[in-house]
Amino acid sequence: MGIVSPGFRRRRRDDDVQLPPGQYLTEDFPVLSAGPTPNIPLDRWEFVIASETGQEYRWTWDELQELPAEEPTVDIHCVTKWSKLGTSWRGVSLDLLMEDVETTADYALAHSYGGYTTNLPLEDLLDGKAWIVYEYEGSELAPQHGGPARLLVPHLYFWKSAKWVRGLQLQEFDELGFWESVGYHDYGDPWREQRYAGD
Ligand SMILES: Nc1nc2c(c(=O)[nH]1)N[C@H]1C(S)=C(S)[C@@H](COP(=O)(O)O)O[C@H]1N2
Ligand SMILES: [Mo]
Repeated sequence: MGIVSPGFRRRRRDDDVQLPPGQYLTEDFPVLSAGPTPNIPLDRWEFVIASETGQEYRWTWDELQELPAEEPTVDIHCVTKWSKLGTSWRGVSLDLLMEDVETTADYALAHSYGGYTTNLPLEDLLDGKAWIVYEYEGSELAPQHGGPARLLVPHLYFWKSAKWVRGLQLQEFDELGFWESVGYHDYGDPWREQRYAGD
């Protein structure tokens, strides 16, 4: 007893970690985009939260950079079944951006440069669960991964993390986004394997 060969100790990471059902681990970072990568000059970039009453709250690129940043390290889960563990990002929490927003809305529809949309309950964007991120692993966010800035909502399937995010429309009703309107799940909890409508 007590003699354990190094080879025996070296367990594969897949066996050690808890992954959502049906997911496998990947070390690389696949790119999944439904359309071309938009080019957004930073001097014209803005992020807009529009409330259900039509009131708008705007941030330029420089204003976003001046806000206190957080550095979340999170696991991400794509509906095409890859999961990537311990990804680190830098950006501004939605809690901070929503601080002065007056709303009684229950839902948000995220809009991206290029036209992509995805819908979420507003509460899934609050309480430390979502960020507008502009750095990945210590470098500026690459265009193919959503740079200049993307939404990061790691507790839901990664299609909810809108790349090239441009704003949020807050509303009292749930309006389906791009993938949700062609059969993907309205909510998309990877731990409940909510891939498609009806799951
Ligand atoms: N604007 C935009 N955001 C998007 C997408 C897209 O096509 N357009 N694809 C989504 C999907 S399906 C996934 S899995 C992730 C992929 O992000 P990645 O390309 O950085 O891996 O972005 C999500 N956000
Ligand atoms: Mo995806």
